[in-house]
Amino acid sequence: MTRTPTHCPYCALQCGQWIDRAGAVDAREFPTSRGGMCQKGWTSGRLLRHPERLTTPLVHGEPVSWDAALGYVADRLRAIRTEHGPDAVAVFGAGGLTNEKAYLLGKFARVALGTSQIDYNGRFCMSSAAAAGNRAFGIDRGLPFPVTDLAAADVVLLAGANPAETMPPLMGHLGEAALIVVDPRVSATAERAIATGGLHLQPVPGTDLVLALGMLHAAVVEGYVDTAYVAQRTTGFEEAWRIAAQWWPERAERVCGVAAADMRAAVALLARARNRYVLTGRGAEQHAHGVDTVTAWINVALVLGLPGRPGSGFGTITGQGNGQGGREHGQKADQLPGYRHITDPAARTHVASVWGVDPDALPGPGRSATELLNALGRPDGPRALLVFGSNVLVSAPDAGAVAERLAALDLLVVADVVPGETVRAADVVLPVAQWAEEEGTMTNLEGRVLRRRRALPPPPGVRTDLEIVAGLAEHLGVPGFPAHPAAVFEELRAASAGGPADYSGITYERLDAGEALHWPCPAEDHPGTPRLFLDRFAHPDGRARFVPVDHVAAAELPCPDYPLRATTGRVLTHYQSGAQTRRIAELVAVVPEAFVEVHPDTAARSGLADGDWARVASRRGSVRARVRCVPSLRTDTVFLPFHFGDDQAANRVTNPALDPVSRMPEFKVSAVRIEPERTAG
Ligand SMILES: Nc1nc2c(c(=O)[nH]1)N[C@H]1C(S)=C(S)[C@@H](COP(=O)(O)OP(=O)(O)OC[C@H]3O[C@@H](n4cnc5c(=O)[nH]c(N)nc54)[C@H](O)[C@@H]3O)O[C@H]1N2
Ligand SMILES: Nc1nc2c(c(=O)[nH]1)N[C@H]1C(S)=C(S)[C@@H](COP(=O)(O)OP(=O)(O)OC[C@H]3O[C@@H](n4cnc5c(=O)[nH]c(N)nc54)[C@H](O)[C@@H]3O)O[C@H]1N2
Ligand code: SF4
Ligand SMILES: [Mo]
Repeated sequence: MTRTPTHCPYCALQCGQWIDRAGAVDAREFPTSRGGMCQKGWTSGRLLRHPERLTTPLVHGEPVSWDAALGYVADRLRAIRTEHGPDAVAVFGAGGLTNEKAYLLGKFARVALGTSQIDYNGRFCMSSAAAAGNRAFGIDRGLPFPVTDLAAADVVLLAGANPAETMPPLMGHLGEAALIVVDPRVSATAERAIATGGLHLQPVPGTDLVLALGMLHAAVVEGYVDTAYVAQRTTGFEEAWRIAAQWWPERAERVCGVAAADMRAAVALLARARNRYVLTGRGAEQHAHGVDTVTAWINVALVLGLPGRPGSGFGTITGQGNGQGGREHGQKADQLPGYRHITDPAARTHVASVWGVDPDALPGPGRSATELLNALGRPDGPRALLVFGSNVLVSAPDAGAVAERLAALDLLVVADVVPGETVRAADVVLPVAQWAEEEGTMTNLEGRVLRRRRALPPPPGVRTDLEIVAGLAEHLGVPGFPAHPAAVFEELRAASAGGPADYSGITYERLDAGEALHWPCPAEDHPGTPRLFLDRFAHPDGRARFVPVDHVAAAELPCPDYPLRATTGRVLTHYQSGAQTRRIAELVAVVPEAFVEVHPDTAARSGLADGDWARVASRRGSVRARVRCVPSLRTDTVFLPFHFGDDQAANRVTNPALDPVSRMPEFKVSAVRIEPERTAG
């Protein structure tokens, strides 16, 4: 049977896939995945003809025609806008959407709806790393080098990343490298570090910044500073050092709980190796001071001279399938395509000319994701919300409050493939095509643009996201919204031209011919940019910035009523809100329900034993989860996966405290207590 080459729908590694016309999935040779996939990729095809697949538009639960559904939505949006103004309509996008969709959604919001109120779930994911990267390097590309470069690494420090579960094929690239894993838990990745003679540093959740300051101190005091690099390629070392000088390892140890000797050992391991990398994940980033925390890790990398040096580097492991491209083309509240800033007059003029509108007609910046959700249905907030590709009732912080806000809307429209929690709360449900049924492009974790290809048609009655957006624009009477991905990509190329994320030299033809094109790629004869920073950083003076950062405690600290720190994260077999993977029997069989990792002593003190149902409660709400006693966990910390819904949703307890720069919520620290669950499981 003919097979189509495409990529896994889930994470940013975008493993190579073959899909045949019956929807059967096979692994395909591709540099990032080297012929491998994880269990999620192997089982992804099960969702294509799943019995719960959405196939008909629904208005208040009633099946209707597309014309009726889109007509109804357009009429309601028009009425809401007339009564309350354009900002009464909001759009919520996602880093799983193709570049074409992210671009068209941003244009749809600004041009067809005239609203400033658009943001996306990448605010929960990459925003702190992005802001720190922009600040230090002048540009935000998660990995400024191809994943395959990691194969030559001697030492890799992973701060709050657990790729053994979140990107299993990536582990293959780490080959012989000694790993330094920073994680409050002995994660699967930490186990590998321990087994292969590396180091596991086990900080109190939310204290990475101090750990990094202690390591910077050790690097300076023990003479590991790459002075020539710092002098020639950076600015700001003195200011950063003024703060780090106060965080000698023994003092840092008192805050972060990592032994000073381990900090020194980690620095020595990194400093003495030839090829070395510092990489961050969500564990270091999803904090109310995540931007400064990533900055602190960048400062460690800069002092050792890693960024922009062949064979070494600093990077952030992007999460969602199009987490990189999704943050470049304008579905972000403050952004226009090509990673342009919406307040920049030159950017507005350029993009408005591509869109054929007056620059003054473009709205300004809107609210960030958490602030947008919190404003819904309030007197000055949006009254209608269109959601594409996010299950906010499970994945946004303080999920109980989000449910109240969604209920306060006049209109909730959700485009999705399956009836997840947010779909079930919607007034209008629009069934969309899945990855194997559509064309487009995705930008993977290394900034490489990939083709997503259609292997089989969607079920009858199902439309693509692009067709829905274009259809809504048509019903609103606004011209200029193509539904065909190739046509949308042509517009995106023009809109991104000259911006930091310049795609203007990338074409479907070049991608289909197999060219490996990493942005920026400003001309059709430009080879793309697999490695950034080799000669210069993206700031006007070509230098990287040390930014001075200091310790700030987590927004919520343990207290007598809530004596433990809860952190959250992922397991191998579930993806994000679980809307997709909780519908695949083989994956559910591995992890069927929410669990909470607890140290056995902590469990015993709370009257709990392994396998019991527990209730984990914070000031905001509580979650039901099965106890897993884990002797290697810190006694002051519990861990919950966030993949489950309803009363098993970890986000019922999480804190919506936001980073002041990135507006990233603090998913990784909330104060909780744990007690036996009284109601039956
Ligand atoms: N299986 C699976 N894979 C995925 C996803 C998925 O849902 N499931 N999602 C994809 C997406 S969108 C993303 S963003 C990535 C995320 O990939 P990762 O960043 O690897 O995932 P997390 O599990 O959120 O966090 C990583 C680790 O951070 C640790 N951690 C918690 N608090 C702290 C802290 O304060 N400091 C430090 N240093 N570590 C801490 C957790 O214990 C956890 O082991 O995964 C991608 N891949
Ligand atoms: N407590 C806690 N919460 C977290 C995190 C954490 O570590 N801890 N991590 C955060 C992070 S990093 C992320 S990325 C978010 C992710 O969380 P969400 O934003 O909820 O992401 P998904 O579960 O991937 O939601 C995708 C939804 O879109 C649907 N979908 C899939 N493909 C398409 C498509 O092409 N078009 C449309 N219209 N729909 C589609 C899926 O069926 C699903 O319902 O969660 C965040 N929430
Ligand atoms: S989920 Fe990520 S690691 Fe797993 S197969 Fe898909 S792209 Fe690869
Ligand atoms: Mo993410």
